[in-house]
Amino acid sequence: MRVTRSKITTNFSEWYDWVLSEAEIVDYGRYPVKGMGVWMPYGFKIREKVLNILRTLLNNSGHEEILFPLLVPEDLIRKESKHIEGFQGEVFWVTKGGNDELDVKLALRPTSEVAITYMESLWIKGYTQLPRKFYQVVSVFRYETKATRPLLRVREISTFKEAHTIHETFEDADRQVKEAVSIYQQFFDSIGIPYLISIRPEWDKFAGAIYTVAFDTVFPDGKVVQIGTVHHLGQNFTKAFDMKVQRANGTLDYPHQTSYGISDRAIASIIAIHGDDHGAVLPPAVAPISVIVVPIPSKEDNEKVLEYARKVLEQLSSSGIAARLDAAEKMTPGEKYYYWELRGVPIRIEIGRRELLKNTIVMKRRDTLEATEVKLPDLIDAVKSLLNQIDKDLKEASWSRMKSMVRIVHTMGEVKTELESKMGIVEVPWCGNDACGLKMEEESGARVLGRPYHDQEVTGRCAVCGSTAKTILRIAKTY
Ligand code: P5A
Ligand code: ZN
Repeated sequence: MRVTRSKITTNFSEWYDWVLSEAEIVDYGRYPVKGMGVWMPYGFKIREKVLNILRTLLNNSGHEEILFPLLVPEDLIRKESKHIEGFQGEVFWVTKGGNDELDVKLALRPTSEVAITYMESLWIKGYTQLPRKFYQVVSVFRYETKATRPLLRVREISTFKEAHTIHETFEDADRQVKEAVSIYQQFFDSIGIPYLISIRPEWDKFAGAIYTVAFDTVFPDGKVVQIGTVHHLGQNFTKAFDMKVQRANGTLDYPHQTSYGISDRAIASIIAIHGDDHGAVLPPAVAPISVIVVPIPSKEDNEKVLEYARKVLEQLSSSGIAARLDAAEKMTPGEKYYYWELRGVPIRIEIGRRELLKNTIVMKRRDTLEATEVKLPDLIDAVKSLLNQIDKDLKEASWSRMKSMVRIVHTMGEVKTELESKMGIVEVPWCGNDACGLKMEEESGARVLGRPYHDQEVTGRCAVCGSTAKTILRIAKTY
């Protein structure tokens, strides 16, 4: 049984701010620039763990890490017309250096397509140098005009994991999109975040893309969050930079590109989706501390209890388990439970005089708060298998919660009532015409997420025009 989630579901916004600040993950709102905040030490460690998972996936699939400058000159950022049209209103500009007006304004990168394509056009001359797959982990800046929310909608995305690839043919880039989707699936699976993968409609693709594939998840308040995107950029940017390379058949042509990215929202999702009324619940894969050992003071045998707790810690640590002993004297065990539960530590071990005398420990899992008594010789096996179990159970629970929020409906009336009553995502039969899709968006007062990336069987008729449905369209209220 999970700990109750009533605070999250009824007042998600308040709960979310409370966990982020009380568990010392990030400090937003108090930093005097809107939409920007501080990663606190505990949050920074979570961030690092999450980053390492993605880095490993990217490194193991032939991606090379690079680091570009933060500033992009105005003429570069204006090169691709659709791109700048999309980002126009979101760019922060540097216009002065000291007391001097700059000749060329410099943009704080809102993303890096143009900067990277520009350099690629100097580096790459022929197909023998293709493909190249780059990525960087950087801050990007977007002057968001909607209400900002910590990690979710920020003006400095301070953990932007952006990949940029370049290929000889359209088909190669298409295959890269598939690889990227699979990498992101593995990434979200490893942190237990459920997702739906959709091809965004024409009117909502990335500025400068041929098509966009997006990962969406449902938050506890029923609203949908886009947690990652993969774009096929075709030749749009290479044409803008007049970047031709030699093909295998001897002709010159513009290479094809893709780009894909995941932001601070990955961590927002971990907190929001696994959390409960006691605070964060971290999947073992990203928990900075796997096990917190809390000694329970005893009048008769306090020193012995502490010694026993230290021995338990020593055994855990030497088996490679990230464990910590909370021996602070100024806090009661109850206060310590509150503190570590809030921070989402997967397992708590309680040790008192009773355990000392029986040569056992009490092991409590954070997600359900269930307790098990374990004999000391079984400690390591028990902890390892419980960590695995928690990992599995968190993932299963979050997927089943999300699935219960996705329903198929058949009419626009149902779209509206379903979204109003229960939020989440509705799927509705669609003929595939943009005009009908736009009408659905308009009539529902919600956002079209697009059609399924993986084919999904469809029956029935388009909810707008009544002709035979070719696919379904997903609609949701979004962040
Ligand atoms: C892909 C990487 C890009 O920028 N260029 C490089 C491409 N795509 S994107 O869709 O615009 O952004 C990638 C993901 O970043 C998240 N995101 C944000 N997160 C927090 N605050 C923001 N203001 C913000 N804007 C975008 C989304 O998850 C998006 O999918
Ligand atoms: Zn239609």
